[in-house]
Amino acid sequence: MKLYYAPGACSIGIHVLLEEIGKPYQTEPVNLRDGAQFKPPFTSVSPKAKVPALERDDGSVLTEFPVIARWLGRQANLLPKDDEADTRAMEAMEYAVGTMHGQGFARLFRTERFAPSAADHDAVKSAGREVVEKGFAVLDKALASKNYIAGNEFSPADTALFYVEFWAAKRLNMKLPANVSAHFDRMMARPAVQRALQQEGLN
Ligand SMILES: N[C@@H](CCC(=O)N[C@@H](CS)C(=O)NCC(=O)O)C(=O)O
Repeated sequence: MKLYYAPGACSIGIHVLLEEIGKPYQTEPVNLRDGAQFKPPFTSVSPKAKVPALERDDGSVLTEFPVIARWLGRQANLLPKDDEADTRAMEAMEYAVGTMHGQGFARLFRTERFAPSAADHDAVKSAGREVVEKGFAVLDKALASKNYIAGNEFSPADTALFYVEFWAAKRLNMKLPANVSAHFDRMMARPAVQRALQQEGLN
């Protein structure tokens, strides 16, 4: 198995999950700053030009964070056994990736893609920040009285929450609401998270 990733990108969540699972895998960095995602050889791995992409042992490639996380979780028997817990964890993961990342952080980190004119950039950024803040308020409720998003045990969806928390805390210096902040601390204390951060040169 090979993970295509960029240091500190959302792919860090899948990197964490691979470390949690503990089976051998390879990593291949994609230099997003240089635009390597838009050129061969990466475009033949994923024409979507995005990381994470996971090449499986049969050579087939999976894309889309929630799908990769779920597939890995199923392989490693890490999905929540309780159907409601699993469903709610998936709901939170989809929200973190699709809404908070796709509509919020993307406006903050890739502002020019949303508005070609620099005059509009502040408005785009503030709309992005609003999505992110609302997102953390939603996650804060979802995490009430829980150690992890599915309950007491870690599950793959926690890695999606982790990367949006990491971006907010470490890249934007945002103050996270209490339950989200406790979840982030809990994730940061996991050896798998520390290993992934170290391997990406982030600690
Ligand atoms: N919907 C995708 C989003 C992936 C994504 O946006 N990846 C970013 C890194 S965090 C990327 O590769 N960006 C490169 C670009 O947009 O040029 C997923 O769920 O995996």
